[in-house]
Parts: sequence; C-alpha cells; structure tokens
Amino acid sequence: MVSSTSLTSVLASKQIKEDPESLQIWGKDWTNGFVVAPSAVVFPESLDQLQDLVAYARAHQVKLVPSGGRTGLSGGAVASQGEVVVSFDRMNKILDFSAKDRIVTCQPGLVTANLQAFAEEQGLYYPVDFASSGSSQIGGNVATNAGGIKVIRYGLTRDWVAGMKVVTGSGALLDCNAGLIKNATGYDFRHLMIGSEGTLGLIGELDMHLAPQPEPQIVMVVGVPSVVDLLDILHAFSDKLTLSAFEFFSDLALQKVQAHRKLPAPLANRVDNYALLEFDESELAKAEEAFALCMEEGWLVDGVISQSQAQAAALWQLREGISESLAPYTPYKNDLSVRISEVPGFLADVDRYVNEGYPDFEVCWYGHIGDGNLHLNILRPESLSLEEFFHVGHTMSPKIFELVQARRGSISAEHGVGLLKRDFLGYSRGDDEISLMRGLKHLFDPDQILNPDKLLPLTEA
Ligand code: S2G
Ligand code: ZN
Repeated sequence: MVSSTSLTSVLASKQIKEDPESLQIWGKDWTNGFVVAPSAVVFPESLDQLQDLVAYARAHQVKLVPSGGRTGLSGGAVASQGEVVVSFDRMNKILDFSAKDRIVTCQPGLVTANLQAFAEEQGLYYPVDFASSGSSQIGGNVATNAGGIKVIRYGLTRDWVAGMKVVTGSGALLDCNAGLIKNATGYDFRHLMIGSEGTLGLIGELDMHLAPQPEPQIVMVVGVPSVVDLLDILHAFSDKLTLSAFEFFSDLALQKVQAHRKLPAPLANRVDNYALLEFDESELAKAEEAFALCMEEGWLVDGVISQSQAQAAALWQLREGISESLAPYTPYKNDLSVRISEVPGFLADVDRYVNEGYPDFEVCWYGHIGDGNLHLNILRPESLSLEEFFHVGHTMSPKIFELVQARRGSISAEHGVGLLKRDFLGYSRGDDEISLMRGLKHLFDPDQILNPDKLLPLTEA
C-alpha cells in the first residue's frame, strides 16, 4: 500500500487522490467483472514527472497502472491490487503543429475527439474514429492500437503515429522517430510501444500524422438476408469505388439500438442483417451500379442512401449506438478477427456452437466486417446473475477461441488483451512468441512495475 505522504516526494499533493470515490472512478475502465482497488491516483503533468514517478516506483516497489480515457474493454486500465493509477487527464494539451509536415505534437491525455476537431480546424483530418472517441484519449488509443470504423480506408492508430516520447519501466526516456517519414536505423521502438497496453512504457508525448480532409461522405445501409453474401457485397463495391467504411450488424443489434435511442428502422421491412457502407459523394454513381449488381444477385434486398450529412449521421447512429444500447444487458464480449475470406465460415461456426450449447442465450453480432473484425456480444439472460453469467462466458471462450485458432485468427482484434483475454493469449500467439514477449517485458520493465499481470499469461505458479 502506498501512502500519499511518500508520493508527495515526487508530486504536489493536488496531483494525488486517495479518497474512495476517486479510487473507484479512476481505478477501472469500461470492463465489467474485475475488482477495483488502487491505493492512489496520481495526475502527472510533464515528461519529467513521469520519469520521477518511474524512479519512485522502482525504488519503492510500487506498481503503476496507466489510465487514459478509461474506455477500455479488456480490463487493461483496471487497478485491482493496490497499484497507483497514473492518470493522463492533466497531460492533455496540443504542444505544436506543423502544417508542412501535417503533424500535431500532443500529450497522451488529449481526448481523441479534440484531436479530430483540431485537425478539422487546420483543414485536415484525423481518421481513426469509433463510438468512444468523445471520451478516449490518444495515448490510450496508441497503447491499444485502436481501430474503429475507418480502418478499411485509413488503417489503424499505428499508421498515424509519426513519433513518440516514452518513459520505459527502467526510467529511460526514448525519443522515437521524431516525426520522420523514412528512418532505417534499426528496431523501431515506436511500433513496439504501440499496442503494448502500458506494460513496457508510459507514453508522454506523441507526434500524430494528419490526413487531407475527405470530401463529403455518403452513407448507405443495405439489408443482407444471408451473412454468407457479405463478402460478395464488399467486393462488388470495393471493386468499383473506395469505401471509407464497411460495417455489419444483425437485426437483433438494430432492434436494441432502435429501442434504446428511439430511432426508426432504416428500411421498410426487417432483414436478418445489415451492412453500412460509407464512400465519397463523387462515387455515388459507382455505388449505385454496385448496389444494382448486388440486387440482381440477390445478395441484398433493399437499401437507403443518405441525402444529407444529417441523415448520414442518423444512419451511423444505427451502428455506433450498438455498444451503448447493449450495455444494460451486461454482455459477455468477444472482439475477434479472422482473414476476410474466413468471415462467413467463422460466423457460421460460432453461431452453431452457441445455438447448440446455449439455446437460451441471445447473441448479438456486429463489427467492422471490412477488416475481418467481428464483435460477438452474448446478452445476459435475466435468469443468471452477472457473476454466474461471466463464469459461463469464461467457460465458452476456450471453445470460441479454438474456432478462432482453427482459422489462424485473433482473440482480440482491436480491444486489446488486458486482464480479460490474458489467459487465452496462447490461442493467437505461439509459445516462442510469448516467451520473447516476456523477454521484452523484462528488458523494458526490469522491476515489473508497469501495468502488472496485464497482457501476458501469468507465469506458471
Ligand atoms: C464497436 C465498441 C466496443 C464494443 O462498436 O465497434 O469496438 O462494445 C466496438 O464492442
Ligand atoms: Zn469495434
């Protein structure tokens, strides 16, 4: 347990919270089912203070849990064993902007939506977007290599990190890449830190690339009777035009969003599944050609095209509102990915397993089908308590992960490993890889102070 008096050797008392309410607020993220028990929350304001904190933690064997927007879904920012939470809420500034380089230098606590707004003000665009962008922080997005709804066109967070200053668990301050486009000088530690979930270093500053502003977008929602045809629809459109997004959701997901947000159905009749497509308005004619082709093939049965930006936003609500609309059902979540070609078969495998084994469970499918990324949400039946339900979920996961493994997929496409998927890492990473990951953990965090027990399976007792 850490006393705030000793923490005041590195931070001002106004940068330290220990009251029970603060511990509960900052000691967790959006993941259910884990104990929340930090010993303190600290709010550093500079790179120097991050280095002082790491030195302090090493000297006093204090564990640190980095915490950004606390929107994580794998328990990556949960402090459950007396750790000190390191919140980046007060390191949230834009430090510099270079129009010529199209690079924003910012602190990790900058809210994603604020980076997007700043880019827009400069006539540019930060293209990584997801439902939680109003709360998530860019440092957390980098630590989990966040994906979201535009990956099909703009890639992942990893693709937009031009430079990074990071304090490793050994206290070294690494200045990675300095915003260079080309830099062939050995191992790129930037890319090791991206997706490391705060287990190797505390990100203190980021150079983020920005994209040119896209032209106005059009959104199309189509009714898809059979998920087997989703890939044909994807290729029918992507062969003709550049898609900014290709999302999918089941009718059950749509019904939950309509009920939760009081929204009208997008089509005249209900269909088992829907795809949401987004593209440049200048490619509308090509999209209409692709739509006609898909109709002739019977791959889709109906569709609606946005006539205004307001209607485009309303159609996006049907997809982006799913996570929030399912929250009251405390779903057991799986965030899975397989190669795009494997998606229909994989969907059928998992559906068969759940329907045969758990016929009374409601299964909600949705996700970024254009990236091979599916979000499987199993809704908690009223007959089960949260604890009973999560226990069942944890017993289901190995079978689901066997199906993922059989198709060389990933047990965590974009939400990270954290605590939730830690013990299942071997379904997607080989033994040699995991032992090398352990070696890197010891190299970058020799005293094991950073985000303990996250990401890597606990070593055999
Ligand atoms: C999505 C959001 C988190 C969730 O909607 O694409 O990544 O609830 C998700 O699965
Ligand atoms: Zn997602």
